[in-house]
Amino acid sequence: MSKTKGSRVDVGEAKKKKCDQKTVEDPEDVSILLIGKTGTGKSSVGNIIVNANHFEVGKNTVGCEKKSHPLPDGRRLAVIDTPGLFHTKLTAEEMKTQLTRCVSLCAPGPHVFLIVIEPKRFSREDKEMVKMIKRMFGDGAAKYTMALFSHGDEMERDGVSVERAVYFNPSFNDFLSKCKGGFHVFNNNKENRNQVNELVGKIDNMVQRNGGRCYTNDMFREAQRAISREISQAGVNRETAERNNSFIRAVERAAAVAAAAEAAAEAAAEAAVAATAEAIAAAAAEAIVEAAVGVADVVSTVTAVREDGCVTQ
Ligand SMILES: Nc1nc2c(ncn2[C@@H]2O[C@H](COP(=O)(O)OP(=O)(O)OP(=O)(O)O)[C@@H](O)[C@H]2O)c(=O)[nH]1
Ligand SMILES: [Mg+2]
Repeated sequence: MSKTKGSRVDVGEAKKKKCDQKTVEDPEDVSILLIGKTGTGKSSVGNIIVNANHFEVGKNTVGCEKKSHPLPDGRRLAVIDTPGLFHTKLTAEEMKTQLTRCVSLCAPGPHVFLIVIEPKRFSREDKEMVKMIKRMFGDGAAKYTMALFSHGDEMERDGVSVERAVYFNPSFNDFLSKCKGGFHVFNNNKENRNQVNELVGKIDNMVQRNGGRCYTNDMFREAQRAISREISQAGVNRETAERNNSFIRAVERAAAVAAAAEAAAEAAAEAAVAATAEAIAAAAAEAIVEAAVGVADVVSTVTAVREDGCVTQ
């Protein structure tokens, strides 16, 4: 249906219609990927956003998890919680697996990479977070980053504002200048829904500035294709398809092949070392035999000389 020139579009009505027409294949209208250093409050922030105690708090999160929540304007908001970066108990291999799952849960891409920071514990690692996001998800991801300061209650109690912290800490300032979506402060008070609505407003503005779409790249698009295939071929719903699809399986297979190759290379290196050691041992044994023969010769010569009675020492 073509639009008549000059016709008015009721945005609220259009959104509602779009939501009513949603199918299990549709990704969420707004998706938030929580990311940050271990223990900064990601899971707590996730719970505030979805208004439920869904994500486990105070325990090191080890897997990626998603929870959706309706917004007052009828759209759906999805929050993806992730394991903390740095100081985590996960191995590099486990981290890779979780990253793949995270991409699948966000497909076709997140609307924001929400970097959760605990202001009092701001460190060099937090400062590097935008760089890490670019390395993991591609350079374009930087335009979709926003800082979320947890522990707003403590900041309020101590009379510290983000502006003041920025003024006194140049590296804090430097970090914030890299978060193209700006920042938001959360007070750890679940009753205050305004702070969530304000956050969504800031995300909407950032997405509009970026062309009105979520962040995506080949990796997220491939995950989205795999999810759609899973839904149409296996007949499962989107939630199930996001957790098990050909994209995840392919990355896991590749990781297993890489791990096997690494183990084989290690075994080959060990064998080479063992062979070298064996060769050295054989050469040493030969030298010892030669030396022993030499010593025996000397001993017999000395004995012969003694018997002749010509020994002076
Ligand atoms: N006072 C206060 N405490 C908070 C706030 N947010 C989180 N906490 C506390 O900080 C601790 C860590 O919170 P989590 O939400 O588990 O942190 P996380 O980033 O998910 O931790 P990992 O999963 O290990 O990376 C918990 O004891 C929380 O209760 C906040 O806004 N204010
Ligand atoms: Mg957590």
